Amino acid sequence: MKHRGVTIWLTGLSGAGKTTITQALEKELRSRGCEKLEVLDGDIVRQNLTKGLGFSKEDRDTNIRRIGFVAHLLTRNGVIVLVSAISPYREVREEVGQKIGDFVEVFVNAPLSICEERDVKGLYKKARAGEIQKFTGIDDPYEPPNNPTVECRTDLESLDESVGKIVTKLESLGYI
Ligand code: GGZ
Repeated sequence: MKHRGVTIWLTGLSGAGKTTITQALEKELRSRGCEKLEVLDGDIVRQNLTKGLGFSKEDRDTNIRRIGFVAHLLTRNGVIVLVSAISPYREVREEVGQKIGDFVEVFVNAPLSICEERDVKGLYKKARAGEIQKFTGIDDPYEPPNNPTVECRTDLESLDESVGKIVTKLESLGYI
């Protein structure tokens, strides 16, 4: 299937469902014949490309700018890039989006209370206990997008619905 390069940027709290949606979306797009596809997941990127960075505002912004830089290179070479990162600061998300141009912002939204209840990795518990500092949503900010291209309410809709919304938007924008 012919498609255009685009970065699909999933932002949201830890545990909101970014990775789950990314994996399902990747599968769906591949099944539709999108061949040039790459995933940049914050958690993985932090083990190599941005290794050594912490969670201060400065380090998070550096993390996002580096991810954005790579996403831009790939996007302009016709790749569909799926980025999954908390990316808590609005300004740097917008900066990166403007640079990339072909940029779809997906707000993966679930209330903090639900993310905390899910606590897949036990990080919220640690953050509440003070064992982790600067944890997004607990003692560090999250600035939601003002005008996301797509919003997925993962506490209210199914995974299929969330993926479907994104795919429909990519179709209507002419990327796939
Ligand atoms: C937020 C943290 C923190 C702190 C470790 N705050 O849900 P996860 O576990 O698997 O993914 C989170 C990941 C955050 O990396 P990002 O690159 O997405 O963050 S950012 O965009 O803000 O640069 C979480 C884990 O690392 N983690 N400490 N203090 N998340």
